[in-house]
Amino acid sequence: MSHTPNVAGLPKAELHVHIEGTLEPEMVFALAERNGIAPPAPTVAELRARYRFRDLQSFLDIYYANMAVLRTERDFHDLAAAYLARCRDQGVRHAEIFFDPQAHLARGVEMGTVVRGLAAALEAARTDEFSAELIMCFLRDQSAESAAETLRLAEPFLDRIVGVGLDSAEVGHPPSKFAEVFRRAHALGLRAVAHAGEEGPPEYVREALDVLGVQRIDHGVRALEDPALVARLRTERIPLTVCPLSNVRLAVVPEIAAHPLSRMLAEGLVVTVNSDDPAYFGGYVAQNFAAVRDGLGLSTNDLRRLAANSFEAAFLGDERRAQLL
Ligand code: ES4
Ligand code: ZN
Repeated sequence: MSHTPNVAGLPKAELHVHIEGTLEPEMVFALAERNGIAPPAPTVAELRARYRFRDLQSFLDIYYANMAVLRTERDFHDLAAAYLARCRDQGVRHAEIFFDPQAHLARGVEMGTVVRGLAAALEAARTDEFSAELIMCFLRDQSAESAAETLRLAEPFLDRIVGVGLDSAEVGHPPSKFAEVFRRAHALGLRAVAHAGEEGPPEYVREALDVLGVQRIDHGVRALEDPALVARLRTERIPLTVCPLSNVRLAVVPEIAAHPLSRMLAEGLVVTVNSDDPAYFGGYVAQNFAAVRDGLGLSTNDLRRLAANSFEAAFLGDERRAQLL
């Protein structure tokens, strides 16, 4: 007996999910076969057994290697369609989905192949009760020039991209490295977000806000180390898209029971709960809600607050937001 609400039934928006991070091992093998490519491991079980990560980089190495099976517009469509099909069971009414074009361009897969495939799946999934958008991420461990070139390549497709983001290996790659490309993105009318304060210091969160002009921070858990920054995030109602299972699997926090989400809620921050790379980290967004409900003992009110925050933080017009709620 419990008062644990049905977290899967709680209507929510998912704002931090990498579409390449929804590539399940079974789909890696199916796409390898379809494309005549050698799979990255002898069996699905052996591939999954490698998903024990020390830190962000040890995860990224496998994440980028597995993407090699994504080659055609149909592959990108099928990847997104599989994630969107799961949104129904997860209570997700709106999803803002990251993709990493540089990881595909490097393998000779064109921007149009990626965007057309993903966008077709999103368009087909749109109803009065569900919508989804694409956020194009720059890889921060590649050069600023490469990011600028990526944005140029995306210009013909900006009707299908709501914003830009910044992801991949954080430490040593501060947001300020990408000031120019984010300026250009703003000029093109795009929204902006950035991963910051996952492994990197609170200073990177400040830079993302002040130099890149982002409207949300992805992760941001290390912002708690800086009380003045916490006060600013609260006052300005800057959303933080937190990913609890990801943080545990990448050793950003030692265990769910030690996750700072409770403190973030208590501080009055606009925090949301998200899945990040669900095929790698042990669960989609409802499993992340269940993990913090059980591991942190969150109240029904806390869970409702997290869901309400997700709609507040979403890049939705007021009319559409009211329709989805
Ligand atoms: C990511 Cl967990 C995480 N952090 C930074 N970049 C990423 N790309 C995909 N998952
Ligand atoms: Zn992420």
